[in-house]
Amino acid sequence: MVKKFPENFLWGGATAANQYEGAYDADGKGWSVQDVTPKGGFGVVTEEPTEDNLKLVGIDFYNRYKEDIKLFAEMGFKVYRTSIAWSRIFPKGDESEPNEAGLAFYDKVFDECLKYGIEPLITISHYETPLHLAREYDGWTNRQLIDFYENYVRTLFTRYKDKVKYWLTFNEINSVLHAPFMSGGIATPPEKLSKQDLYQAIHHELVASALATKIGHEINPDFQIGCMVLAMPTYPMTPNPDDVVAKLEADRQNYLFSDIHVRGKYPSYIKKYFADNNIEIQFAEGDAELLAEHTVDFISFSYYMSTTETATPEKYERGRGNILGGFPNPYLEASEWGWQIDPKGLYIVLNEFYDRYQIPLFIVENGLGAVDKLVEGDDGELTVIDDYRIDYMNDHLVQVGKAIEDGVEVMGYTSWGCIDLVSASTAQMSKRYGFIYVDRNDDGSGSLDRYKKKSFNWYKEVIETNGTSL
Ligand code: BGP
Repeated sequence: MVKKFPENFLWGGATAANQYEGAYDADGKGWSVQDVTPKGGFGVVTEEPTEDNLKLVGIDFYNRYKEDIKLFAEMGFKVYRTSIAWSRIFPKGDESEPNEAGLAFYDKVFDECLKYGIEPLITISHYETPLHLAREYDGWTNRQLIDFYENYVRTLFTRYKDKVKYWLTFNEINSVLHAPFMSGGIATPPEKLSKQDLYQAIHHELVASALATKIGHEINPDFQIGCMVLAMPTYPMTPNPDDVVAKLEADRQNYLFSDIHVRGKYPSYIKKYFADNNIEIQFAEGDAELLAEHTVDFISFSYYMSTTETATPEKYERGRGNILGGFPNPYLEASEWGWQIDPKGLYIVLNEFYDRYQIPLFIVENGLGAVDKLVEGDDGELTVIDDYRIDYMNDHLVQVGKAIEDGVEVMGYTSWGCIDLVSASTAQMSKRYGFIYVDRNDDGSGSLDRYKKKSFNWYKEVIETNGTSL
């Protein structure tokens, strides 16, 4: 039993616009990079949106937000994380004036949350760069993206300054290293993308993130603005010091992003990497000051799995996993998709972040993707008996409690995909995370009706007891 969750702990759930809103071209919305990435994973891009792209309809949150937020409120959510679809606000991304219909939609969503006392936690850019910015500008490789993003965030902060307090600048910012189109709107194919251009794109995103932090604090000093990184603790495959060095190098690739967001400058280890790889980051006037003066209020991260690294990769078979991949760990079991299940990894990563930075942390994604089966429950209602999901989340939350006992400041926990939505890596429905089942299948069929899973009441009790039921 865990007793230690603080009174004001923000329990809730997380989603992203492109994976659940649908209405991909309604009310003036432009196309985003997601509207041309159908089933088949990160690499598949179509010329135009195609019908087999499940994200075009998503789970129709756009029309059902009231019903869904009511269900979140019934579970007792204190916070609700979602993203704003950039191309609803600026359909092409480079306009000077926003699309009022897009802004009005989020007003309604936030008002509905606030009606139940649920705080919105908003990701400003979650894998949904306007397609025009990708095709015309090559996404974040182009410095002009900073200006477009600035216009976008200024619009959001001004419009929602009294409704939204918690903001995240980029979803899983480090994923751009591995999925440049989805994460950074970079249209150049990965095999042709030079390291110079990739790291310059990262620099632009980091500057944009600092700029957002600056503008946000100017518009409302109470804003809490965080970075968001994909966290994946890495273990050495063996105690061989060479494997430990491989682990250290893998860690640094990830820490780079939080190091700059929190410490406000490029760390020494990356300068060595840049020198070795002939990378020369172009700093515009004022970049260094922006990074130094506008560091984040907190670090948020996703955590699904840990991984292992080795100095002798030829000896092992690479495993599957959340974007970053890695090698299988013989001590861990994996989900059907090969993501290694490691609750203690969450304890480790919370402690590692806190030891390194001593600023508050927010777990904004965690959960188990699984195939669910709708069955008739004892009360005659259709449900899913998802004990596997309950076990996964229970074990992870116990570890969060332990980290809190160690003194780690954890602001909250938003489980991923609190309502079933389209999976990012497979672009299909059958990999589900929710407490709420949505009747939609991989072929696009289904009524879109919602059903409470067994985990719905389990999570409700966790929140009601502030974690003591774990
Ligand atoms: C994270 C993304 C989410 C999400 C989640 C689960 O990397 O931020 O958008 O989808 O992973 O991934 P998947 O849907 O591939 O199982």
